[in-house]
Amino acid sequence: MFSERFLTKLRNARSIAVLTGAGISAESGVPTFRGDDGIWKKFKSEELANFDAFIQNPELVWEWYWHRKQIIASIRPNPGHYALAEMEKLYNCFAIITQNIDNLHRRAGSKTVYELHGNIERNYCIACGKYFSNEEILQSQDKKAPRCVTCNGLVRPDVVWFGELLPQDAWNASERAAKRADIFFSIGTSAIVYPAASLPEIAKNEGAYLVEINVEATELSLKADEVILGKSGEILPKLLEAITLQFQ
Ligand code: BJW
Ligand code: ZN
Repeated sequence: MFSERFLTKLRNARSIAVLTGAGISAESGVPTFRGDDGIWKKFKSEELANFDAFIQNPELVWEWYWHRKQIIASIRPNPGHYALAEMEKLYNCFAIITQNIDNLHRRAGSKTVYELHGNIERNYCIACGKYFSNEEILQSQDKKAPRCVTCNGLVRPDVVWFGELLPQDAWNASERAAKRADIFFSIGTSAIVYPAASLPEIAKNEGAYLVEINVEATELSLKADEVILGKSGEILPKLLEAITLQFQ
């Protein structure tokens, strides 16, 4: 299933970076954004995941996030997340760069996780910046957008919408991880949303071996050194097994 060249790279690698997207959480029951099982049949994510949409119709945007918060609170990491958490223990330098907001990498035990698009478990007031946990805003789950207890400003989820800057620290750390990676994995992402989508290319330009794991080919596939087609929840445990054998 894995080429000899890839296995040798895995044995000799000092630094590994992994970019993940919605596909890695699909087997946990989190819907992806694009494609047939796209998250929200009525709207494209581009139409809801932006500040203007939130200001124009906060109730609609909140309906989408309540729905997703409920899904995410009720599901668990899958074998793909757990395999990555185990891989981290085998390498000195191992970073997960995730576009996901579902916290499943941390829940699976991964330690070095850079969240590029925020985290659905946090929320903040757009007027005064005060942070709220999901529990704190749960009482307002009555079709109305939650309001800040201090200043009555609108509260939003702490995620990155289109047109917004990514968290600077997470971005800088991700760029560094991509540049120093001997192997760079792109897993379960359509790799079309920038600047996250530039990381595989940044890594490759700096000499990384680029590996894509996805159920279907993407725009990145032509640039990848290795394309492994299949479900990440099935492939990553096999990869972990192959790496463990390499180290014996
Ligand atoms: C499996 C599987 C299984 C399924 N196993 N695989 C024109 C050109 C270039 C760039 C731009 C442009 N116009 C605008 C931009 C910039 C824009 C952008 O990139 N747009 C593109 C759509 C063109 N980017 C931004 O705006 C970013 N900010 C920025 O650039 O700041 C600078 C700036 C400032 C001011 C003005 C302008 C620029 C911010 C992007 C924020 C993205 N936010 C979202 C929502 C987050 C919050 C939330 O979750 O609600 O992030 S959108 C959504 O897409 C989410 C995801 O993280 C992101 C990526 O999606 P992902 O993860 O790849 O999911 P899918 O569904 O696309 O793919 C799933 C994949 O899994 C598929 O390939 C399946 O095959 C696969 N799969 N099951 C393995 N079991
Ligand atoms: Zn406030």
